[in-house]
Amino acid sequence: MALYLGIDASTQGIKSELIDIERGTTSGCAVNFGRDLPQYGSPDGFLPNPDPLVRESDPAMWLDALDLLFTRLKESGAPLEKVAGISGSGQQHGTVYLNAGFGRALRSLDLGRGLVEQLNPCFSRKRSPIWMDRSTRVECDELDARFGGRIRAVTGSPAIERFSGPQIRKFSKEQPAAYAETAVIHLVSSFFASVLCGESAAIDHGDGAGMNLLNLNTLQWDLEIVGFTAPGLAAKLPPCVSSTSKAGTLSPYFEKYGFAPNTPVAVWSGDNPNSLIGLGVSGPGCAGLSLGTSDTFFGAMREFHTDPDGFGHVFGNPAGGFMSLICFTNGSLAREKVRSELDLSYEEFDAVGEAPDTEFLMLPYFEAESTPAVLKPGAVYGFDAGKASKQERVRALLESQILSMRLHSGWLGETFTRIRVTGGASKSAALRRIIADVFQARVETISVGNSAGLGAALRAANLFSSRSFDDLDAMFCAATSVMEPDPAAKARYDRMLAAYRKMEQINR
Ligand code: XUL
Repeated sequence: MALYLGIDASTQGIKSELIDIERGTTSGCAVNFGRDLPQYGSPDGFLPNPDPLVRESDPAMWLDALDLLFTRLKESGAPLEKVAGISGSGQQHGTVYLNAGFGRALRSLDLGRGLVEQLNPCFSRKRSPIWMDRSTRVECDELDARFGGRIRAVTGSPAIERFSGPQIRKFSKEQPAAYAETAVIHLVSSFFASVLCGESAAIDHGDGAGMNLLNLNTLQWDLEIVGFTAPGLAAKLPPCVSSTSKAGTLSPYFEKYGFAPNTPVAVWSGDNPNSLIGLGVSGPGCAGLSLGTSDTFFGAMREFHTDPDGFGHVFGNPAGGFMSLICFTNGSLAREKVRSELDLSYEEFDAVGEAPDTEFLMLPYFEAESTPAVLKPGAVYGFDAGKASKQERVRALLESQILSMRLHSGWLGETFTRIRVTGGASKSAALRRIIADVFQARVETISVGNSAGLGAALRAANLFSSRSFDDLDAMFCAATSVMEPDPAAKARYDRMLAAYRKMEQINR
């Protein structure tokens, strides 16, 4: 039995995926912050805040969730003593601020007590900003004023509100004493890796690229940008290393759950780089599409280049080279809004395929949108919504969302022949049909729903066994459903794409 464990620390909970690379089996376990840890008052994984632009989480909740996940795994009878390697995935961009006592506290963890009790005194900032935070427009403007296009050219993204660099800058300005007390700043991913290893762990290139601090040409922190971002920041950042690096070995603290001494741990990465691996799309020509609260479209890049419009991002590809990521905030968020507005069940919503071939379009900005950047929420209808049937309205929404993805992935210069979909909305056959026809690509699903956790487990297996990603893909990422594009739909969608582009330009 050769087992590898992937842990996915996401916005709403922590999940694990345990894979057996001899039998090709997987098994999952989960902790949900809202349901399982209600004492943290974060039903959706973040703390309520009167400022809608501020989104923070309590890092102590993440520690409690990790202890609870391992307790559940042990109670389920999972043979954790046979785990030959661990890695993980963190929601991207979130930061954790730790004082000088962190290293010592990690090295002297007492098995008889929980993680929160022992590590809580180490947080120099009690609340961690997460990827949903948009409160750093001022800091982004300051970075833009200082560096102009250089930020995008070297870090792969323009200064973005949710990215870690602008967040760190804001903290250093607003709470200089707490910032000065901070000895090390981790990403969610490297924070968890540190706790597992009992020593401060490195950040990987996949997640490090989501900070606006990493120079993707040199794969080193860009000291000029780092120096401007916050005083003394270079000394507070962990090293940044390849995603195929070992982070360390499991801290003796976790042996109480049944793990073998010295179980190796690979560096963790961000959820999107992990999903690229978990969906089996780490090679070029095949994209991943995660249809969640927001929709993310990602794929391997043949070479490093950036989006001239500044909406897309470039991260490290854990399998080597780079990957693109384009985030559309109004994903299931918009689908749910329209579904409830029209009072439709999921089945009725999915019956959209039967709607007539009208070419209705809309800009689905129910919330402020990241791609394209739209700060003021407000959906725009290119047809008379009052006169359209419910099915026509649903079809207009879904087709517009996917046309926007095709439009804003154009900078990649890639013809995607296959798109692997994941996330709740990937269950909708109607939506998969539209994706296949708009992109004229084969749309596939795989059996494991938690692609980030699976990707982390596959990364651990790749590093600590001799298996290549190709071998592992064949075993764990085979397509379970395939939808071929209808060539007859091409002309209609080419025409609609031109109309969508025009509508977006007019409404900018
Ligand atoms: C990507 C992004 C989100 C988070 C949370 O840039 O902000 O996808 O990684 O999942």
